[in-house]
Amino acid sequence: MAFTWGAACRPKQGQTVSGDVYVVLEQQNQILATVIDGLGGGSEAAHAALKAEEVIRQYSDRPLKDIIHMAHTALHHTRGAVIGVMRLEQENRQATYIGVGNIGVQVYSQWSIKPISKNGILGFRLPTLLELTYTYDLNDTFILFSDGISSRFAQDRQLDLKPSPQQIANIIMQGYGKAIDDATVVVMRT
Ligand SMILES: [Mn+2]
Repeated sequence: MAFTWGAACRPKQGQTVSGDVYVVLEQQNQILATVIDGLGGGSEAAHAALKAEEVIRQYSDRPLKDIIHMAHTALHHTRGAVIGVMRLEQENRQATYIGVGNIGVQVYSQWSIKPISKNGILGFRLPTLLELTYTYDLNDTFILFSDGISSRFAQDRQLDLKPSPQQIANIIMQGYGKAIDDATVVVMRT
């Protein structure tokens, strides 16, 4: 197995439906991970996020730019959503990322891998897409998170990267999940 991963996702306090959705698809020699945050909250937000999920599942083998463009089209007439999509490819150890709106990425690597998202909203206002590509190492850890997770976790020097990706996701959710928003974190290890 080329990659291991784990994720945690929970609705904001008092809600039963999350407007956040994550999708992780393992293919032959690659993995595609997405965090989607539907705007607003509750079922309307979830509706927008699930529409984006459908596109990702259907077109997961396409270039990231195509996936984003198709999701943008699919989200017309919804509340809209923000999204981060990352693909890791075992061959060439390549990481590719596109983010639209407030999705965070934190990478633990000896290399400087600092993907960023551009402002925008799927379904409403797509920025000129910025596709960032990096070369990663074995045992690097990639974390995608919605704004329901405080980005302060990235400053946490004590954060232990030895546990499994699922355990790390749980630890981040427990320590940095905000009760006032839907919260999602996806952790992948190469
Ligand atoms: Mn949010």
